[in-house]
Amino acid sequence: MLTAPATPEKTTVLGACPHDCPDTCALVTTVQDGIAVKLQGNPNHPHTAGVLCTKVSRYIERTEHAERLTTPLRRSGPKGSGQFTPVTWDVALDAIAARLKVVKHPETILPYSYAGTMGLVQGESMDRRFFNKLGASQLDRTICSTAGAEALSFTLGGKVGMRVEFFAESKLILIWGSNSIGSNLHFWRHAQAARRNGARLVCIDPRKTETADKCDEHIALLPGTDAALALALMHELIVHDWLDHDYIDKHTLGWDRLRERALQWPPSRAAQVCGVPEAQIVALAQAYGTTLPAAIRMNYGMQRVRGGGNAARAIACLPALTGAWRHRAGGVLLSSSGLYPIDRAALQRPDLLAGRTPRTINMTTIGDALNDTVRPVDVLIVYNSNPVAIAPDSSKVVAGFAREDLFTVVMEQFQTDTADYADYVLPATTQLEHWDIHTSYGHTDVLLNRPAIAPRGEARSNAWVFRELARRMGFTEPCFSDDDETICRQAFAAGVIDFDELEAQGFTTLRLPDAPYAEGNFPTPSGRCEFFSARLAAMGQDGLPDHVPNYEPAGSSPDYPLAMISPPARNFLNSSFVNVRSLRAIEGEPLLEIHADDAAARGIDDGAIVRVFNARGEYRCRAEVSRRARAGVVHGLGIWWRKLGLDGTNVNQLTSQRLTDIGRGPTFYDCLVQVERDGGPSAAS
Ligand SMILES: Nc1nc2c(c(=O)[nH]1)N[C@H]1C(S)=C(S)[C@@H](COP(=O)(O)OP(=O)(O)OC[C@H]3O[C@@H](n4cnc5c(=O)[nH]c(N)nc54)[C@H](O)[C@@H]3O)O[C@H]1N2
Ligand SMILES: Nc1nc2c(c(=O)[nH]1)N[C@H]1C(S)=C(S)[C@@H](COP(=O)(O)OP(=O)(O)OC[C@H]3O[C@@H](n4cnc5c(=O)[nH]c(N)nc54)[C@H](O)[C@@H]3O)O[C@H]1N2
Ligand code: SF4
Ligand SMILES: [Mo]
Repeated sequence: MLTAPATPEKTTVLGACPHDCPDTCALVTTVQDGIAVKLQGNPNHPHTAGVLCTKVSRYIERTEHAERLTTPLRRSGPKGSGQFTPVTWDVALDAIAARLKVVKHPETILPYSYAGTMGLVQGESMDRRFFNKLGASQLDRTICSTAGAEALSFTLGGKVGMRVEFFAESKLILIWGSNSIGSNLHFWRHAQAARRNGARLVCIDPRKTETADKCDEHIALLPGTDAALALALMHELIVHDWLDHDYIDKHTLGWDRLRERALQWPPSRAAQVCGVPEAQIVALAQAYGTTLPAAIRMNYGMQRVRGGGNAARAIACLPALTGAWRHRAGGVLLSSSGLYPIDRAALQRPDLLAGRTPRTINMTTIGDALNDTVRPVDVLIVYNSNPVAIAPDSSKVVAGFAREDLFTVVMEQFQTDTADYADYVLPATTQLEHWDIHTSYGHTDVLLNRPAIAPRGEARSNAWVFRELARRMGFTEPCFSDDDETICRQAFAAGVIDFDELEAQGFTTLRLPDAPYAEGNFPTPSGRCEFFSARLAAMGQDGLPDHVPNYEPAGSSPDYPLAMISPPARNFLNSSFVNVRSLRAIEGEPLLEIHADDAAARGIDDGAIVRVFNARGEYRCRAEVSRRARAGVVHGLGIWWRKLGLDGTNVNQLTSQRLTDIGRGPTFYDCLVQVERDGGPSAAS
């Protein structure tokens, strides 16, 4: 008689997508025999609706990748050579602790981390406690969103806005500086639902993205000209009196002054600056002024230029002018993260600084910081980020990382460009292997992530590493013994969220009003939408939003006549997933999209290898003559691993370390270049 083989039991484990994406999806992992066999979106979570993006549906491939780091490594060759020898955890951690103990001053130690995981446990708790106790330099985490975020805070009072689900009820949606289909897929579902109900969708983006293709209209403005467009819209709202005077009187501040400013921006002037037809601006203003409810989905793509803060402020003023906030399907959303009452003091323990006020280093200018000989960084501990690939002005960044006297620790899942420069590489767990708790910047739920499988090899969670280092440093505060699950419970004060519900279903929803600013009540000092910001004026800045031209405006330089933007590739998440073969196969290779006229003027055929260069550096890649590019603007889609690029570089070889007007943020999309045909193979594809 044949006996059926015992079928090992399948279990499902609830989790959360850890990536830096507004959607923060709920995950369900199916585990059999200790192996993750399936990963799906949680169908019970309304925002996820059972759907994951292509990238994260390959998360098991990423977790089980043959090149996962599985043991600690010690450098055995020159810096950057990527030569390492495996060592035990004890050897690695003892050596790192020994180095930390002999620093001349704790400020010479710098943590460098961003949102490789957005989890509060693995991203902003035990690590922060550890560095606070040390008194290490503080990191100003500006690399993505601070221009827009601080602009929003000056205007609306915080990273607050519409509830994303109500976009489905809007009648006009402006998708402003965002490729929703690529980077905010679950918002796009709501936009489509709105469209089925008759809404008009307008995409405002220099690039004709896949989102622009699917909208009713595309306004292909030049990079860094969004404030001019927003001011011209205000101009039209004023001259046609498409204003909600009652809302303006009761719930805004500085109307007279803003009115005067906006009247300086007739559509003809904005059309010149933005490089778009005047009629398009006039029509957009009419639609925005006469359609209720109208909603704006801004994203961070429009604030990576010199005037990014002012632009975000100008746009954030619009819904108060028309009273769009009165309706739950009206207003603006850039980020919802300010709506969460996270107990950061409990997670990060700033009290461990014990009165010390260490210097702050801006992560955007890490290139300059690592080359500063007056106030040097001697020890660098990198986790949840890949700065050698993603920070601007790579030649400076690489020179800094290559310093023989810099002691660098990189905690990573993979041997990234940054890990190549480490003295010690520590293998990190993935989201399937550790605990975490997540908020979102695109919806308003809290998610819990339970480990589904055991860590690969000797990989350990970030929190584990910092606990172990704390022990070796002799830190005895009880908070250094909190385990990862305990930290999940510390993220919110008692009673703020329903933790039982969170445990049972993997997510729980914040209790929030449907239309939070229908009656004003903005979290600004005045309680009003602050067109004029006394706080900005007190800092010596313009109290009103204005158009602040790019450092490198399109058309301003005969040597570098093309504006280059470098938005994300759809199948990568910043530099994550670039090493996942099935996704890289979709993206192909690093590309520069260029308009047919700009290509023809340079004798560049589709598929030719081109040299893209400016005073900061040069980068070679394949050109794609593309209908997605407007004349005068090229797109270097990011963010490739340098070592996979033609000359071991990527687009950040060309970007600058100059900062935004508000928020000290990067200006990745404020970058002039020249492009020329390279001697290399042409039209090979
Ligand atoms: N697939 C995918 N999803 C992602 C990411 C990714 O790398 N890949 N990145 C994640 C991260 S880190 C973030 S911060 C979020 C948000 O990420 P965002 O950076 O907002 O990403 P996108 O939605 O691609 O929006 C950028 C869009 O802005 C456009 N743009 C560039 N310059 C300007 C300008 O001056 N004005 C205007 N109006 N538009 C401009 C670009 O062409 C691009 O289409 O997305 C996240 N989601
Ligand atoms: N030219 C150009 N440059 C850009 C941008 C652009 O649009 N154009 N976008 C910018 C933006 S918006 C952002 S947000 C930044 C993003 O830059 P980064 O924050 O550096 O993001 P990633 O490149 O995804 O790198 C995250 C790394 O964290 C690792 N990681 C993930 N989870 C864990 C974990 O649990 N533990 C540890 N130790 N490591 C983990 C991943 O393996 C990955 O290598 O890039 C910026 N750079
Ligand atoms: S990257 Fe974004 S869309 Fe993709 S699974 Fe994660 S949260 Fe969802
Ligand atoms: Mo970002």
